[in-house]
Amino acid sequence: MGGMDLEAITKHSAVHAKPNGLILQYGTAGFRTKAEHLDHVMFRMGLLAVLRSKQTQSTIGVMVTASHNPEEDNGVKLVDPLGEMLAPSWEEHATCLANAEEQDMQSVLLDISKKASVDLQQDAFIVIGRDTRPSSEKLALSVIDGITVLGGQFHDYGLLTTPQLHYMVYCRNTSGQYGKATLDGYYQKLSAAFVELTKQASCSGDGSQSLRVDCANGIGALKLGEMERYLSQGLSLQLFNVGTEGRLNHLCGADFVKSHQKPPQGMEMKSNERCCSFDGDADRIVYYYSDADGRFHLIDGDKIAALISSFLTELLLQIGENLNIGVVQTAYANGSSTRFLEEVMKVPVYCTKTGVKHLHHKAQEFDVGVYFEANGHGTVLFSKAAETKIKQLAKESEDEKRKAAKMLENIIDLFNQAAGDAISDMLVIEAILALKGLTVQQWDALYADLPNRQLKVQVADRQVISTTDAERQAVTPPGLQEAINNLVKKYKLSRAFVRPSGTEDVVRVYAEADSQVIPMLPSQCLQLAISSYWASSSVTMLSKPRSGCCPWTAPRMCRRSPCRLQVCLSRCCL
Ligand code: 16G
Ligand code: MG
Repeated sequence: MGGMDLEAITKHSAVHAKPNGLILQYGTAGFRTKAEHLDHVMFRMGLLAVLRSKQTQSTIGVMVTASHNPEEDNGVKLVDPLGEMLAPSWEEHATCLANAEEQDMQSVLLDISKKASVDLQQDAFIVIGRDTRPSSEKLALSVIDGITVLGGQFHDYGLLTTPQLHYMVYCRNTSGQYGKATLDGYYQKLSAAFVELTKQASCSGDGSQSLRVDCANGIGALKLGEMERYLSQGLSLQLFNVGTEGRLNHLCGADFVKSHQKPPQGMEMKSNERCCSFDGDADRIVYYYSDADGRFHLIDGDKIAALISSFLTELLLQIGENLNIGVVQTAYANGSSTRFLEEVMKVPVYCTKTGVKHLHHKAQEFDVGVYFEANGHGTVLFSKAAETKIKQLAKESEDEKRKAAKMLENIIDLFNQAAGDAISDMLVIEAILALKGLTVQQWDALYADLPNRQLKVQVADRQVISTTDAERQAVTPPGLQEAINNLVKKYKLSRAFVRPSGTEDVVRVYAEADSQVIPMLPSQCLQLAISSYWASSSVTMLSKPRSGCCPWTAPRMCRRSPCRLQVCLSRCCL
């Protein structure tokens, strides 16, 4: 078949053989598992990227990373032409290709090409980036092997943060209009916008203090180090967990800080000083500080969205154009943040399913679409019409309007519009705090978070739980949602939901309430879910647990000591 040397593909594929019986799924953020199981997936994603590039006649990105997962894991995701996540229909192709047995590789490739109407005669160009995991370099070479055997051209950027790779793809497919597709181009664009934006900042607030950054022992340390030169005196950073000693994401990083609600190890915190944490591939950021009494205060993605939305709303009001703004959250957004945005800021708020691609998609509906997950993934998207209008006002309008429009113009450049980006978000936040003369405590005081808790439980089949209403309501097992509703209605401002994870074999439970019940509420919901899980006919083929064994799982999954389950209500695991 023209454009596909099937013999060569078969030969190379044998070198990247799939382990027997291994089935993986292209999940919320690509493939993720132990690095030693991923060689065949990398080779095959190289092949798939070539097909996607031919089909879209655009540059496609391949990022080798497992984000906040432990160092021994790795993963891969494809980046679509405008820097977005891979289209859902291609996620299915990715899963099919990754799981094909060796002898079926040719037919699966041909099948994808046919289904997706790929013109195999087209050229293909792929850009590759990778994080700092020890396994990433070799796995990136397997991607390259897949690309070249299908006749694709490529550029290997080597070490990049995930959002930097998204940026490169976006630049290349818009003929450089979005920026120069080099690291220098990225640093120049962001630093110029930051310096310009902060020119009018006063010295109030705590802008003169340096910002402490926990880099999760990951790529963020390297890239922030490179960027510091461009920022000159504009921002003083102190980097911690830079990868010289600790392990990636181990007891540090945004995921650790958010889920444990405590400071990372390896960071010296002084009271009332601004600190932030990146995750392992620098697409997430959370802020925090400890007060004079040593109490830890987390400022998560919700409060980041609140700060940014307040600032943008004010500027939009000043330019006086009818540009609409919307904030997109997930079910995990703290109820207080939603109330603050809707009732105090008077901004419309929307809820989508978990996963950046869902929020990103929704945010594209607005002139100014602010999206953040509570865990710190997020950015702001500006429509083409809004950008054009703002640029025009920045040139033509009278003084006050022009000033606001110029700020917005710089903000557009400072946000990474291809993907949430810890570096870019950090610069935006630092600029806003400086311009508004706000201390980290004043920012924190925008609203008080409702106490909340999360639990996760390993299960044999997480799909037994299905949801609707942006994952806020359980549809199956029957009766579960009703039981949860009956429970939470007893408490003020309380809310709880149960959903299957999109990335792990676990069911997650979230609960919040304005009272002391919060430590018990999630486990009570969990108990309800457990009862309905076992009552559900779809799991009768699993053996019921022995008495005293983990209630969610088949007995073989239970380990008495230490327990494999993170949370378990049964006696054996407590
Ligand atoms: C992935 C997602 C993130 C989501 C998290 C938890 C991206 C880039 N990342 O890290 O958005 O919050 O998974 O998902 O989309 P889960 O609760 O379904 O496991
Ligand atoms: Mg990440």
